[in-house]
Amino acid sequence: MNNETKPILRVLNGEAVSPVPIWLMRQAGRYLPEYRELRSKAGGFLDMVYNPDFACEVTMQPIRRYRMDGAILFSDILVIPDALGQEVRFEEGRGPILDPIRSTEELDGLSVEKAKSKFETVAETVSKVTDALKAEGFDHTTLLGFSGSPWTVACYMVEGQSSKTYFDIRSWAIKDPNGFQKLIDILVEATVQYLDLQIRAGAEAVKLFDSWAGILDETSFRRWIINPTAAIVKQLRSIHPDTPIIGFPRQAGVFLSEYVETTGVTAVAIDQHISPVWVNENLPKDFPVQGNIDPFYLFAEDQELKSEAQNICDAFQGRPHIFNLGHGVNKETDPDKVKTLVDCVRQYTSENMKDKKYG
Ligand code: 1CP
Repeated sequence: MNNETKPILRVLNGEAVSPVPIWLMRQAGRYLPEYRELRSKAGGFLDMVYNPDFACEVTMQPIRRYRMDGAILFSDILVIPDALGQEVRFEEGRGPILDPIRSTEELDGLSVEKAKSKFETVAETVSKVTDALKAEGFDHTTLLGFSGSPWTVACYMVEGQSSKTYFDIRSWAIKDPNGFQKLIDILVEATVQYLDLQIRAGAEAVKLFDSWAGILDETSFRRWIINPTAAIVKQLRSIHPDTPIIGFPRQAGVFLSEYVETTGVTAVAIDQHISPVWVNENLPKDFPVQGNIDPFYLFAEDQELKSEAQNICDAFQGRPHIFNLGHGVNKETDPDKVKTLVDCVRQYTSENMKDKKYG
């Protein structure tokens, strides 16, 4: 299968494809026993991320189990602050812990130049996955690279951990927007460098995770979500004009329309907090959309899970659509439920939908 026939790349090229291709956010992770086994051998989480053999193996695990249409590079959005020189630790049960940065003076310790060697280690994982997909005959699977978007990565850098209030970042960004802009500028530059290396190593499309886009008002959304995303897209396009870029401005709500119109992304991933019917009615008709079943339906009875998945497929019938969750797989999820979902989407959309090419 050449690139033009990989289902996800066809969708990203503006085609409505049947069966609808599927992959899941956090498809590699703790819900899989094979992940837990490898994780216990790897030492720390970042040790696994920076070990290309382990990271490649973990990327492949859900592909082997479910024949997913997309393989997402196993890494983390916090590779950027770590590579820039901010200390990042992952603590059992607490998630990521960083030494917080709360002023422009503290930005002097960050270096995009220094980040390169860790970015290259991650890029080595990408080339290993490219080889593994070929060697194991997964010709239909698209390799997706990714990065956190500047605002979302900055949330962790400034708060120092997962936050409920985002007090420190929001107050800094409002009080001293020009100073805060310097952090965002560093992150734009680092993101372009990081994604460029992933694409050179074989990533066929890339995704920008803006998981905390939804906490911003309209003016701030423009400045901290739309502008940096547009800058990244513009710079990446000048180097890799044909590589699709998927944006995920989580919980953007009605700001989604402006995000789609102005950032230049190829496709948008949507969370479960927005109605697929609204999205279908409000985005340009040939614009590719990825999403958006609530990951908690993976705890539902099969019938309910299937009916919800079918509703989402129905809402996007005729539109270029990649099926996915609205957010990541929970670690308590039964791996068999994931299979039920994948089989259902494939069966339902191959029986009920026809390929429809848009001009
Ligand atoms: O201990 C473990 O095994 C760690 C759990 C875990 C995993 C499996 C973390 C810690 N990161 C990852 C991998 C990961 N993270 C991937 C690749 C695997 C895949 O998707 O299959 C990706 C794409 C991410 C992206 C990521 N990391 C995001 C954006 C997507 C999202 O979930 O919103 C974010 C916000 C993170 C930060 C992060 N990494 C890990 C944790 C516990 C957190 C904090 C999450 C939070 O604040 O709620």
